[in-house]
Amino acid sequence: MSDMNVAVVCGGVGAARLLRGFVGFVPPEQLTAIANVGDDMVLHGLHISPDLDTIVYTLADAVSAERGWGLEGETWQAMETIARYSETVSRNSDAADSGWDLDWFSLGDRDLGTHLFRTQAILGGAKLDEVTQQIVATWGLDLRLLPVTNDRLRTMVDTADHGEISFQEYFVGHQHSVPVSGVRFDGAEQATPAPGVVDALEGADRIVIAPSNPAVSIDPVLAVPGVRAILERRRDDVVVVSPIVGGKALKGPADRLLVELGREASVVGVAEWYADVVGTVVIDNVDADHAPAIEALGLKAVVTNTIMSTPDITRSLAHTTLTR
Ligand code: FO1
Repeated sequence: MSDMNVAVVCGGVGAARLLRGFVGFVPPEQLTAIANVGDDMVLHGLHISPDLDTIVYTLADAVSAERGWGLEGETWQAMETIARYSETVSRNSDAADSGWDLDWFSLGDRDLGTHLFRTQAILGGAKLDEVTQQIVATWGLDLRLLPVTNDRLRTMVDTADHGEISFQEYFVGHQHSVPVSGVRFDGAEQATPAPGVVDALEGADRIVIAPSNPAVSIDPVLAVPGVRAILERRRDDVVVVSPIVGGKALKGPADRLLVELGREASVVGVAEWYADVVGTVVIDNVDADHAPAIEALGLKAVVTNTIMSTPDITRSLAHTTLTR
């Protein structure tokens, strides 16, 4: 068991997998996961928090192994009903353009229960961090999982073809295949960190940035006033695990986004992206040749196996981020 206090800055799938490596090795009261809410959206009137849910479902061993999000053993009857209505609407040309296309984002029947619970609690006056705590407890997890903010923060993506669109319209609606010219975090300037976020970051012996997408998963967390400043000041204690391995993102569009936003799709591009806020970059063995270029930026490079294909590798990677 480590006796360190650890704060993990999280996006979705990559972060959830790394957190698995910390559980059982960092005591729960010394581990805080601080999660992105820029992917959140309201759909069908429901408050959906994909990254929070991906973390909970993964740590509860309930996540869909095939998709990496949503629940295993899911059924889709509600979506099938919505799809039937959408078909009717699409036959009616007058209604086709008026926001009736409702089956582009798939919500499984079991997953819907989480969104219903969260939405009703928020409508009743609960804050997102309070609801999250109840969801974590319901899944039997001993984990301190905090949304970075309880306030409304939305990642918006600038595209040449479709103008500015929400993150989920980009990621799911367009399958992240359209070129991106910029990213903006709507609401970030007015947001305040959720209770516990600042204390967790200030009190951590090590702050770990998970192997999540720098531009659309980690930057929204850093955009909440005060958060980036803590990491800048504590840079020597901040470690990032590169989400880029051998020039490619393990999942999603991180490699393309780095290039579209002016960096290279490599561990060096990742190091440059985070140069103000991290002291150490953990890179995969296949990228060992890039270590000198990272060190030339004034950062430490640690080379290890970062592909979390087994529990042992995952635990070892989590351990490396603390011992570097
Ligand atoms: N990703 C998809 O590619 N298609 C979907 O229809 C989809 C639905 C969905 C529903 C709930 C949820 O928690 C996640 C969902 N995701 C879906 C994944 C989600 O868009 C991504 O995990 C992230 O937001 C990126 O980190």
